[in-house]
Amino acid sequence: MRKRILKILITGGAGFIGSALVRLVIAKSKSRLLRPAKAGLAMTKQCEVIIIDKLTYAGDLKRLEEVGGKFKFYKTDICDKNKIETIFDKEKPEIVAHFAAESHVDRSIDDAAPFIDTNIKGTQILLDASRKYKIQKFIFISTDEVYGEIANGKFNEGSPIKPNSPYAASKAAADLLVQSYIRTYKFPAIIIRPSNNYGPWQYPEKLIPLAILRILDDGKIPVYGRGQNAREWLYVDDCALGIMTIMNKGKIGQIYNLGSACESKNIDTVKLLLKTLGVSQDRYELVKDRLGHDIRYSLNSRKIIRESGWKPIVKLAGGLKLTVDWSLKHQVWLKSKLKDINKLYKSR
Ligand code: NAD
Ligand code: TDX
Repeated sequence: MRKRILKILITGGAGFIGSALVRLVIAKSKSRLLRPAKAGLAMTKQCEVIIIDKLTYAGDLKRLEEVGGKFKFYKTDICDKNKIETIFDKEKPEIVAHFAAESHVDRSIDDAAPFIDTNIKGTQILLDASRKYKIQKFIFISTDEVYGEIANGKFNEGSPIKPNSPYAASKAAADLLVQSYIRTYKFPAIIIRPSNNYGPWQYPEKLIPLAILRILDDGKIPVYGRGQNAREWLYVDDCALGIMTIMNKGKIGQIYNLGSACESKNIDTVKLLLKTLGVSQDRYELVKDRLGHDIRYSLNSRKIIRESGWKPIVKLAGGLKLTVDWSLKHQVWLKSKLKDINKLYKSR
């Protein structure tokens, strides 16, 4: 068997979920978990990881220190067509995993502009470069938010798209653009729609790390509205493994939901977190609700489980414990974001 190296280009690899995938791919790169898309190509024993990341406020190379020196890094904006084409021309990746995005709903409510640029235009530029350089697989990381909210029941992959926030609308536009390339050009893409992620290295603008940071900073956790909104919480390492499994076994042209079935109302999530932190149950405050706040997300993830064998392992209580333990060891990193977070809250 011919030994060859599989080249994987990961956009947003210095972000929260992208970096979890980078660490996983590098850890597994000597195993046979990943293989090229086309039948007939030799099985690979090694992967080369190439990262493109603009290093916005959300990107941080500290997330990749434990795998330092094991990937190539380009500090590049995915909206820069010329630079993106130069990288594709030089690196000739076989797989593209596209995570790069503006990812925070509240910021999209304050200003939609960067969401339109990065999430829509940036995705189009990557799709065109991927077509031009004939990549084998394009994995698009979409989101459960493209479906909008659901009061009862679960979304499956055929449910209509009805996004509500500017963030969700920009991701839905990109998701539909990928679908249009699949149909129009027979473009070899797979779309993955994960539910809410949490875990180590998440930027503390999102509910769980923000709550931990507030407690570490002797404050209270801001709970929007009456805390009745529900989310499906997926531990980030389970998500990264799901994405890697789809990269290997997913069918070209398909959409896969990626959820945990660990649903919890925000007020219950916050109370469980306070218990895990070992602090008083009253360390939260009800604050003004988010505009257009989606009441509930819930995914039917049977398709990925049936087709790939992947299953989430970490339940919410265990995942919060892992996240709290990690946060206590990485307080310096979390607190280094405090100034930015306080600015974000003051601007409202
Ligand atoms: P994140 O905000 O932590 O990371 C995004 C990364 O993209 C950062 O490293 C940032 O520097 C980079 N980036 C932003 N704009 C860029 C640009 N123009 N060019 C190049 N790089 C750019 O996001 P995340 O939470 O890791 O989410 C990753 C992906 O998963 C996103 O596409 C998001 O929509 C999707 N998603 C996230 C969640 C979640 O709960 N976090 C759930 C479902 C789907
Ligand atoms: O301070 C807060 N208080 C609060 O009550 C924050 C930041 C959030 N919330 C609520 C809003 C949501 O109901 O907690 C819930 C989770 O909020 P976020 O962590 O901001 O996530 P969400 O808005 O659900 O979106 C996330 O999931 C889907 C990610 O940010 C997206 O990138 C992903 O696509």
